Amino acid sequence: MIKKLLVANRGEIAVRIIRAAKELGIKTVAIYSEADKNCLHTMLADEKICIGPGPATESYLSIPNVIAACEATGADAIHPGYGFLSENAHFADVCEACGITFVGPSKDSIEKMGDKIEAKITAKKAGVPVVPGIEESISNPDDPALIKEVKKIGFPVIIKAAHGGGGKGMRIVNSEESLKIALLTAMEESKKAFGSDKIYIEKYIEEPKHVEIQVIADKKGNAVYFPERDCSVQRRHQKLIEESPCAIVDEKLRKRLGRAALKLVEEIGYYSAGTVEFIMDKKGNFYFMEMNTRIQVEHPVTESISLVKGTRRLDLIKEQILIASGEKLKFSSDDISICGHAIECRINAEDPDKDFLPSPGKIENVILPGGNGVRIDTHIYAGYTIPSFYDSLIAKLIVVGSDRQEAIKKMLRALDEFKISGIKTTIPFHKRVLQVQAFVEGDISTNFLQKYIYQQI
Ligand code: MV4
Repeated sequence: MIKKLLVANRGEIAVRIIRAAKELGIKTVAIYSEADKNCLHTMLADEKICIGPGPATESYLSIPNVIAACEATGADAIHPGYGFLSENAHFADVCEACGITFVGPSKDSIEKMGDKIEAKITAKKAGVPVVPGIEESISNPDDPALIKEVKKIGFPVIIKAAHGGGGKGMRIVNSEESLKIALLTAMEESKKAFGSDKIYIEKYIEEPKHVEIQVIADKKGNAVYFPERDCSVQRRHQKLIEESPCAIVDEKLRKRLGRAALKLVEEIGYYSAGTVEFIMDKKGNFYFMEMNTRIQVEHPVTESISLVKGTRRLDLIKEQILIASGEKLKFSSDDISICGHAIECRINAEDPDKDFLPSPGKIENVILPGGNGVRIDTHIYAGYTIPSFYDSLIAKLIVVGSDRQEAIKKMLRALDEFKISGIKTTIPFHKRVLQVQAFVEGDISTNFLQKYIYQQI
């Protein structure tokens, strides 16, 4: 069993991980940058150690600094959280080479799923539905055979960067005439952003839903899937609201999604927590998009609605730590049932009236909502100053109700109670979205904000 866990992250997720470790009787080490001296995670951990200046490249992203902190404190494991080094295969490799347990998947799994073309080929091989397309890296945009193949797929098509992920560097192409330029610019952009011009093409699915399946798997070959999350409400590929279950998925479709996710898990011998992303069209056809080989921001919505063997609650971070320690999973997918409906709003320090411009600064005062079915994962407190170096997520507000309508009402009530002074936040924006009729009716796709919010401005 892990004895001392170094949390290689900051903000709400560092706090979340420290809490889980404490409950498991594991000692904790917080790392922090010079800009994070007053961060909550440094106060909650048993020990803390500064690992460098504010810019993440010189602190949270510096592998030598993180490993040195581990050795200086005698931690025997590292939890990377999300972002930063969480999906860095080399880092996972270095940890294991230094005899430090990496609380995450194997280096090979991270590598394989990090290349979106390889991930897609692997999914297809495992029998997971994929979008029709060309699963080869494109080198010559002028190749007549390529143009012929694209015409066979039929426009519109979407160009994606093999090393992009999260929607970065994507391009929708509506006609043959615009194909060549789109390919060339996509390659150029991808090279600049990800250091690789590897791109691929697939049929563009119009107004899809983004649904994803949380999985956990142990190191002995046992895997479990959980009910789907709907993360369709996004802005520039940043999720704003997530919920579970998805309003339009029935028990039969849920099983098919879950089994598809587990096929991929089994194909690559994946272990730890992970998420298999799908897009779904209006008819309920679903297609593999990518796999995230980390714990995600939205994991609490799954925890809030999942019951294990009818009585046990789920803690995905604890499961992740136990799996990393070599323990066997104690339940199967058939042991999971859904209790209620959960929604999460990501509260960012951003000004929704100024195109979501980051709004760092001092939180003068804060009043957190509470009550039955309300959970807040946050690191903020009155007097805390949000630095400008990092992500603008300052709180996750998660509610669980008996059904979706109750959850929406509860979320509106909680958002109303939530008071933050000194900075701008996305709270007013969330209130607005939750009152749009299409949202209330569950009619949400990835085009939701474009369709219902921006047109009103
Ligand atoms: C797509 C798609 C439609 N058709 N693929 C975005 C993030 C990444 N995980 C995959 N994404 C998409 N892939 C096909 N074949 C739509 C999205 C998509 C999206 C596309 C353009 C603008 C905003 C979007 C938001 C979510 C998903």
